[in-house]
Amino acid sequence: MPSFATPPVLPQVIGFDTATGAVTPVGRMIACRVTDLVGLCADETARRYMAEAGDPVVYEVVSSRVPETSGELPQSVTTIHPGTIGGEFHFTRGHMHTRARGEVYLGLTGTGGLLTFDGRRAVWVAMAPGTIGYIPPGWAHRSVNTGDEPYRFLAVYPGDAGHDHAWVAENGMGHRVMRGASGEPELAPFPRPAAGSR
Ligand code: PAN
Ligand code: ZN
Repeated sequence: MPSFATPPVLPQVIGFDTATGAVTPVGRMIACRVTDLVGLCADETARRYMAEAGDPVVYEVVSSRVPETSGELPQSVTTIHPGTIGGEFHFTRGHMHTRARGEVYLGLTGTGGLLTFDGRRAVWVAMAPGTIGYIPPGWAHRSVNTGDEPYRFLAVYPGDAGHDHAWVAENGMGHRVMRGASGEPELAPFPRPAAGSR
């Protein structure tokens, strides 16, 4: 028998409601509001204005109860609500895994994508329902909703991956995804001029 750092969980069914994104039984739940994106948006003035005018939820993450320990494969479902902040499509904070660990995403509803960045190169991975997005080790990743509906995806990652959000706050993501004049996503290099940013 392999040895485990913590008692392993039993084989189990994890309920998932495709209509609502609910996971049963549910573990950690996170709601990220405009307030929580301070220092991360292209337009800090627009972000602050939205934070003061209702501070809407930008995205939610629900996880199963599979523990984040070595050897396990925890999962979470992220729902990014549609919208923009200063012309920038709603996005997740983004993070680098603290260990060299990859991750698999499966698109469930809506359209969006994965902005990935290794510190030098930025790669955009377009996502739609049924798309499997792969993030190799050493690539920071941020998800973006580029459509008019909630963009939802399943993420499966090694339990010892670790999540370093400060890396993205310091290094950025190479590019940003802005809403073009026709509503289409446009990748803009980072940093871009941002009134009142930082
Ligand atoms: C995802 C992300 C989730 C939220 O489960 O953690 O989409 O993004 P942030 O953590 O950047 O706020 C994942 O990549 N896990 O490893
Ligand atoms: Zn990750």
